[in-house]
Amino acid sequence: MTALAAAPAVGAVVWPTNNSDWTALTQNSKGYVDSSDGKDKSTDIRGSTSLSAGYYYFDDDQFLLMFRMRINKSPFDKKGKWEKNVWQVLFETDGTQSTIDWALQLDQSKSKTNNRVEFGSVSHGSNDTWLNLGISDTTWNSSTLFRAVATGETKFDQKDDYFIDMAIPYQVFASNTGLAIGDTFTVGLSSSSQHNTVNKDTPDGKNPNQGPFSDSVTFNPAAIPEPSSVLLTGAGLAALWMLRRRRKRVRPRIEAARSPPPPSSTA
Ligand SMILES: [Ca+2]
Ligand SMILES: [Ca+2]
Ligand SMILES: [Ca+2]
Repeated sequence: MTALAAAPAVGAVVWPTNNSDWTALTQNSKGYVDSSDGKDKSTDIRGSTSLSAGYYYFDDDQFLLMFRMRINKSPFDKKGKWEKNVWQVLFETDGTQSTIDWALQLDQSKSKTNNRVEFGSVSHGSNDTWLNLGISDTTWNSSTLFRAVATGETKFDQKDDYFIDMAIPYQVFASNTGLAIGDTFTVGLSSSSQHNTVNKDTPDGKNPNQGPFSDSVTFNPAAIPEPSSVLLTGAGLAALWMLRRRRKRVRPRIEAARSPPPPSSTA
């Protein structure tokens, strides 16, 4: 298998510069709503119809899918260490709306596998409220593709809110879920004290399997606008040529993801 040239070097992830660079997750075409949930504010996901609780971004330079959630408080304690929690992006990818299928999460639970972002499948127990996130030592994970930053824009409950940002290489996401460019899926946001389940905030306090999930999400590099014609002089022209050249190289790799290998072991 050809190595993905655009895969980021360890520690070199570049996040979008501005909040406005991200695309809001929506519900009925408005912001993803999540109301207040109890006292543990660093796991309290918050968002309204105008200030979404969640966002996504497809970086086709680094070939990363990025997700962001808004939480009510800094996830760091007074010593600057991560609180022992897990922040989760849930995916409904197979079209059966009643079951979530995959989870991307930042695990700071101080379990054996903490301080990393991880991606695994979701299995369902005998009742629909029980979830087993298929996270194990062999799960895909990264010790660099996450961060927390102050939102700089909202203060629910009078104190600064934070964004938890996570990223996953597109190739990992596509090969596991079987989703290709242009396919659609939906997203739920949750949090937990343990990395194998959901036990803190659920999608607006509901059963995590029952959503509410976002409106359909899709990633399409071709939809990214070309540079403005204002740039089409000198260095601008060279940059545009390089960009187009790179996209021509990248596209076949995207297409290659349409024939995914069997899911990696996540048992
Ligand atoms: Ca909440
Ligand atoms: Ca707050
Ligand atoms: Ca499903």
